[in-house]
Amino acid sequence: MEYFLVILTLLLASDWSVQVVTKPKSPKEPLKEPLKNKTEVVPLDGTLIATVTAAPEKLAEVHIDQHKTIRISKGDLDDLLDVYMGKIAESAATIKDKEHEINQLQSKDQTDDELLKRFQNLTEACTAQNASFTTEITEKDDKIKELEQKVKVYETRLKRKQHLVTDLRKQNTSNALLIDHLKGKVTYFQRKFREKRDDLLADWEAATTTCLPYGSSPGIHLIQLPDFLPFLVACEGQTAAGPGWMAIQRRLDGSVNFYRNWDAYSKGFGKLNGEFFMGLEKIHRLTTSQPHELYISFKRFGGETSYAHYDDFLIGSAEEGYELTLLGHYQGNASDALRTHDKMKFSTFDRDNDAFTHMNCAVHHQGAWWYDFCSRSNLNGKYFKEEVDNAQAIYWEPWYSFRSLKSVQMLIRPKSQLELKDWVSRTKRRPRTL
Ligand SMILES: *[C@@H]1O[C@H](CO)[C@@H](O)[C@H](O)[C@H]1NC(C)=O
Ligand SMILES: *[C@@H]1O[C@H](CO)[C@@H](O)[C@H](O)[C@H]1NC(C)=O
Ligand SMILES: *[C@@H]1O[C@H](CO)[C@@H](O)[C@H](O)[C@H]1NC(C)=O
Ligand SMILES: *[C@@H]1O[C@H](CO)[C@@H](O)[C@H](O)[C@H]1NC(C)=O
Ligand SMILES: *[C@H]1O[C@H](CO)[C@@H](O)[C@H](O)[C@H]1NC(C)=O
Repeated sequence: MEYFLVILTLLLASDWSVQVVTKPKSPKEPLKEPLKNKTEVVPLDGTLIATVTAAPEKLAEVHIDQHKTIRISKGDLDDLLDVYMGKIAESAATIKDKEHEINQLQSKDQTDDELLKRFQNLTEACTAQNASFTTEITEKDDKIKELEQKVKVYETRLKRKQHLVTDLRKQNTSNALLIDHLKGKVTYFQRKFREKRDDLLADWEAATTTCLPYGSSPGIHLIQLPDFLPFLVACEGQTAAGPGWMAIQRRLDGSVNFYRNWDAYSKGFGKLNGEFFMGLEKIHRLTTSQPHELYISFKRFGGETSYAHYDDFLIGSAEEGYELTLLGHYQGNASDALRTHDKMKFSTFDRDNDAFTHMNCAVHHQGAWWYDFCSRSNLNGKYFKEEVDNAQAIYWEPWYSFRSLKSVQMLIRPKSQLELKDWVSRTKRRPRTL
């Protein structure tokens, strides 16, 4: 359609002259050549040579070239124009429709744009909110983690405390048991102490100078001598030699050190219920207060026992060097190993009274004794836990040898047995045990 429109426009606008040849319409005068092809009428190139003869009733003659001429009548042309005009109108309407459509589409586009923008805005808003929420969530997460950490710390602490409480409860229980035990002990000792105090008060009242009143019951008792502070002694009731003996020296187990100086031997040391030396001053006082006898018992590591008995025993004063002033007759099955020490002064490592001028016997024998050249007995020597032949040992030998003894005890007792009997019947006192 457009094709024809263009042709028409060209036809109208061009200033070529259309020669209209009026010719009567007779069948005898047909068109030289029939209008074969309308396109042939108006070729677009300029080679078209058209001459329109101005003859209104004539046909318009369009000469294509020398041989071809198209003849169109005016009426035909008008008809053609009408047709084309109608088509143009149609086209215009169509165009308008299309324009309308386009407008509609364009407005729709605009709406879409707005929607898109709004959507984008919304998305942005959402994203922003999401971001802020995300941040908040992250913060909360952090806080939760922090709190969880704290909870863990507190749980650990709690566990520790619980552990501690359990421990303390256990300790409390054991402490309570211990306290009960100690309370029991305190009660026991209080009772013992009261008994002992009563005993000592009784001893005080009795004012004894010997162990004779306690007969065959051993124990620790208070002794009072004139012009001398009262002191405790160990009374030995059950010995092979009978009752009423007082221990002045005892060796048992080596628990007490006997290598001591003059002062210690003068005052005495050790424990009355264990190993001890009574003290030379007390022995002096006791043996000078009345005649005493001496009984020494020995025990070897093999279990063999023996004894030595002297019916007189007297120790001199400190001024006399605690000399073994009097040693009575020997009787026994050990040996008379104290005989060579008769009339000798006592010696300690710091008081050399022995017969040797070039040697300190107390040092040589690691003891303290009435050493001469130096000794056949050394009952304050060093304690050995088995039988050895050692000059430092506790020994009691007939000749110079040094077999160590397992245990030794030196006992004294007022000489007269008659006196003992008299004393017991006079006081009628029941002896007590420790
Ligand atoms: C986007 O949203 C903001 C705030 O909600 C508003 O101020 C702005 O006008 C909006 N923009 C559009 C294109 O809708
Ligand atoms: C929100 O934020 C998180 C983390 O920044 C991201 O993974 C997620 O895709 C976001 N969601 C939206 C809808 O933007
Ligand atoms: C500790 O033990 C005592 C005596 O058994 C009891 O009375 C006390 O309640 C205990 N204390 C604790 C904290 O268990
Ligand atoms: C010494 O005599 C006592 C008492 O009679 C006795 O028990 C002991 O076995 C005797 N020891 C020796 C070595 O004869
Ligand atoms: C129209 O003319 C052209 C060129 O002259 C020719 O090729 C064509 O066949 C013709 N068409 C008709 C229908 O006669």
